[in-house]
Amino acid sequence: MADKTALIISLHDDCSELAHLASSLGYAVDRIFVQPRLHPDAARYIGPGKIAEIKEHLADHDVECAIVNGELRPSQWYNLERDLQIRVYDRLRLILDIFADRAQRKEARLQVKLASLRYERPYIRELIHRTKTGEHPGFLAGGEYQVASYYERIKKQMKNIKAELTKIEEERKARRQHRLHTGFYLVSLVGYTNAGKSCLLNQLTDETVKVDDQLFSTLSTTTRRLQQTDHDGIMPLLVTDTVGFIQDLPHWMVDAFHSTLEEIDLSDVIVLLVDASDDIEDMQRKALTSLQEVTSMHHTPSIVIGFSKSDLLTPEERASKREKMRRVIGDRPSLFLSARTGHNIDRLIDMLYAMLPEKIYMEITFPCAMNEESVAAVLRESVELIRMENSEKDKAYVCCSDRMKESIKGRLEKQGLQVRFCRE
Ligand SMILES: Nc1nc2c(ncn2[C@@H]2O[C@H](COP(=O)(O)OP(=O)(O)OP(=O)(O)O)[C@@H](O)[C@H]2O)c(=O)[nH]1
Ligand SMILES: [Mg+2]
Repeated sequence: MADKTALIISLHDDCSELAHLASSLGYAVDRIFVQPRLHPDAARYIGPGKIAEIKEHLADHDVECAIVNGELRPSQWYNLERDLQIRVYDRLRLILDIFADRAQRKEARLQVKLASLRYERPYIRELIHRTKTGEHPGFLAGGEYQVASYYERIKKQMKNIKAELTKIEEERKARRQHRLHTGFYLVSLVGYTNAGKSCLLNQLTDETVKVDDQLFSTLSTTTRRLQQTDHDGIMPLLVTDTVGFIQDLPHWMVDAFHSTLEEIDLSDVIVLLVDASDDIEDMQRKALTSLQEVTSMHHTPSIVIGFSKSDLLTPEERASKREKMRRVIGDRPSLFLSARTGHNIDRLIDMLYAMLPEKIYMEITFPCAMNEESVAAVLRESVELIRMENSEKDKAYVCCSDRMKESIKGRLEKQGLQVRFCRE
C-alpha cells in the first residue's frame, strides 16, 4: 500500500517502469512531468520553465519527493533539490533504496551498503565543494579537517565491508564444492525483475519463497532440490532463484551483487524467464537485457527460454508472441509455462534433463557370486543397476551421472572390483 507520494520528472513518455519501481518502495505517483528533450539540461536536468511548473504544482500538493527517470549528476541533483525544496531521487537511488528495504540476509545487506557508499561518494564530494565555496553552509561544520576524516571513514568502512564479503564468499565456495562433489547439477532461474522466478522456484521445489507483484522482491539467492521426478535418483538437480535484472544498471552496481551472478555462471543450465503477459516490445526489451547479462559471463551455460505466466494469454497470443520473440532469442529452445497453473512444468523438467550431460554406463565385475541385494549394498545411491549377468563371474551393468563417474569408479575399484566404462 502506498503511503507516500512522489512526482516523476522525465525526458520521455515511457515512465511505467519507474512508476512500478516507485510503487515497490511505497510511493504513489502524484503526477508525471515530461519535458521532451534529447539531452538533460547541464545544470538542472530540466529547463527553468519546467522547474517553475513543478514548483507551482508543489505549492498546493503534498508531495514527498521527486524521482528523476534517469541518472543525475551530483550538481544537477544539488540544484534540483535546492530549487524544488523537496528530496530528489534519481533512478539509481530509488533502486538502491528498494534494495536496502528488501535486504534481509547479511550478505545482501553488506552488498547494498557497499553499493550505497559507492553511489553516495560523488554526491558528498559535491556537498563538500559547495561548502568550500560557501554555497552550502552547515554541512560537516568544522571545515577541512572534518571533511578529510569523513572521507577516511567512508574509505575504511568500504574496506571492512569488502573484507566481510570476501569471507562470506569463501564459505559459499565451500558449499558449492560440496554440492559438486555430491553430484548435484545446478539450474538457475534468471530473468528480468518480476518475471516470475520465485513463483517458479516454489512450484518446482515446494518452497515458499516470497512472491510479489513488486520489483526486486528477491535480493538473495535460494537454492533447493528439485522435487522427486522420474529423472531424479542418479541425477539430483538443484534449482536456484536469483536477483532479477533491470535495464541500465551501471556495472559497478551489478558487480556489487557479484555473488548472485557467480551462481548463474556456475550453473549447468539456465532457465531465462520472460514475462509473456507484457506487451511484445517490453518482452523483447527485457529478454534482450537478460540475455546480455547472461551471455557476458565467463562460461555461458545452456539456456532454455521460459515464457512465463502463460495462463494470462490466449493460444493465438502465444503463437504470435513466440514468432515475434525469435528476433531476440534466435533458435534457443523455448516454451510457454505457468508456475501458477503448472502448465508445461513437466515439459520444462524434461528439457532441463535433456540438456545435462548424458548418463554414463559401466560394467562392474565382482570376484564372487552376487545377488541384486548385495550388489545394491555395494553400489549405494547415485548408481542405478540396469541388469546383472551371471555367466562366469558376476557382472553388473549400471549407470550414473557424468559428474560422478570418476569418483564412483574410484570408490568401487578401491573395494577390489573391476570397472569399465561401456556403451548402453
Ligand atoms: N498469472 C500468473 N502470475 C504469475 C505467474 N508467476 C508469477 N506470477 C506473478 O508475477 C508476480 C511476480 O512474481 P515473482 O515470482 O515474485 O517474480 P520474480 O521474478 O521472482 O520477481 P523479483 O524477485 O521481484 O525479481 C507475482 O505477482 C506473481 O504472483 C504465473 O505463472 N501466472
Ligand atoms: Mg523473486
